[in-house]
Amino acid sequence: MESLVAKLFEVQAVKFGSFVLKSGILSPIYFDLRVIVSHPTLLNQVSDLLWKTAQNAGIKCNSICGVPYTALPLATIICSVNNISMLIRRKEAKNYGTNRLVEGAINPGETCLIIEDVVTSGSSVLETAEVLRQEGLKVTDAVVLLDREQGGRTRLEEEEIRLHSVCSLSKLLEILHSQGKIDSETVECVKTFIRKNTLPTMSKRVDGSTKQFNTQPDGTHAIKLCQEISYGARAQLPGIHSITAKLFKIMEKKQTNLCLAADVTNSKELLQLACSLGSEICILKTHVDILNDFDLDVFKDLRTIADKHEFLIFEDRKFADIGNTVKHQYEGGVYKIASWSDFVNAHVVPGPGVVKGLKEVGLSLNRGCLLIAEMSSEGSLATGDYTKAAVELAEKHSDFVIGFISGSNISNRLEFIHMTPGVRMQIGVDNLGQQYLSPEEVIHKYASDIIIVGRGILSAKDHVEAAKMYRKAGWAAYMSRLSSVNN
Ligand code: 5BU
Repeated sequence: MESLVAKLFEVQAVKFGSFVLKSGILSPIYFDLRVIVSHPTLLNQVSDLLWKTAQNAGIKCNSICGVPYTALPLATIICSVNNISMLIRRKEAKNYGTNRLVEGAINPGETCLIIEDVVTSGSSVLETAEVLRQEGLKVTDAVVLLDREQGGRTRLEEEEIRLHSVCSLSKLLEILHSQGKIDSETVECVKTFIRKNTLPTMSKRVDGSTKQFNTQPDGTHAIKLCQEISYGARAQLPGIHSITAKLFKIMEKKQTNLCLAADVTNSKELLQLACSLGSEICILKTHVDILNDFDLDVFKDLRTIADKHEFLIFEDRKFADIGNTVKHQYEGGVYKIASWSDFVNAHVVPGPGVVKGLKEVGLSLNRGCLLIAEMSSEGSLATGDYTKAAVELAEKHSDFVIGFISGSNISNRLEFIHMTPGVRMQIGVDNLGQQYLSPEEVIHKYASDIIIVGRGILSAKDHVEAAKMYRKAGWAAYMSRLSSVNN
């Protein structure tokens, strides 16, 4: 083991420094096992150790499949040396001929062992296992050179796959430290990083969908290392609220995650904005009570424009009273908010009653509600346990609550949407405590879903140009987040 670890370090299959991972976060350690194909002795040594680990675990298999691509040569050597049948998993089916996803002789009912280089979340092993299982093969074990100890073992166990590793990350650190190749500070830095970035455990819900629990021990935001999926894919999640599904579909179709905060005081201006910016946005956010000339007919017109340009209407009413009062505020009064807005938002300070009250009106109309888990204003008290309580409340009422107003991704349940206000290209603070982040920070760094932009667009000379610019920036940040996770 010592010589293997020393060799891996020497050929730079393991590096220390500052590296951007697939998830977009900075890591103090990086593995690139692809380089070992250029070192035949090492390649043979790794293959040999993988096979010995399988034998020591008493694994019996009829065939072996390496997770593409790094583990392919490893599986090839193991199969060739030990005279075992090999299967190759295609990453994509050929678009001609047989359309096979697995090459080689498949005998349904037989057991196939998976070989992999490094396991972090376990998602690559799971993907391969799924394909093999679809072909009727049994997959019970996976052997891996290195377990990064970031939750992959538990995740695989949940799918009934035992993980056997030649070496763990802690063991690797210990060896390199004892060999004097890294100092104690580096060891501690990597350990802290791993502790903070261990995947939340996943468990199957009764409906078969997957739920991630945010289990960060130190309260840092959970980083979705393997679960990042597109807005379009999220629209298909089982049990998703119809408003959220509609919104995700609109976002994917129009390629926009921009919500316009249409903070104008005149109805004509509101309708003009809706018409001219409708094609750039997925949501138009209103404050009905700032209009000087409110008229319900204006909102009928707004509804027509929204349907024509395909955006949703969000009344930023911030309900915050007892259930019985918010029910009336939502349904009645002069504004009749429930009749024209797709969704509203509520503070969680009153407790569950506020959601229950709104739900009595909104559920039958097929409306949704966001909970204000955090606020963008300086000195906001919506932090820590208050934010956590908002997430718990949302989970209990997911038939009506569609997500959160928050500065970042706070729940990790992919059916919840995260919307973030306080977005502007020129970041900073306004003279009344509004704090601004850039679209890139909100969407990529903090993994929120939607940017809410008001004055960034409304105070620009050309509203359309400004909206196009925010739309482009928000979408580019989403694309880069997606590709950094999926690559
Ligand atoms: P701005 O012009 O981009 O700063 O407008 C932000 C909008 O979002 C404005 O309508 C606020 O009422 C709204 N908002 C917010 O800024 N911060 C919050 O925490 C919440 C709403 Br909730």
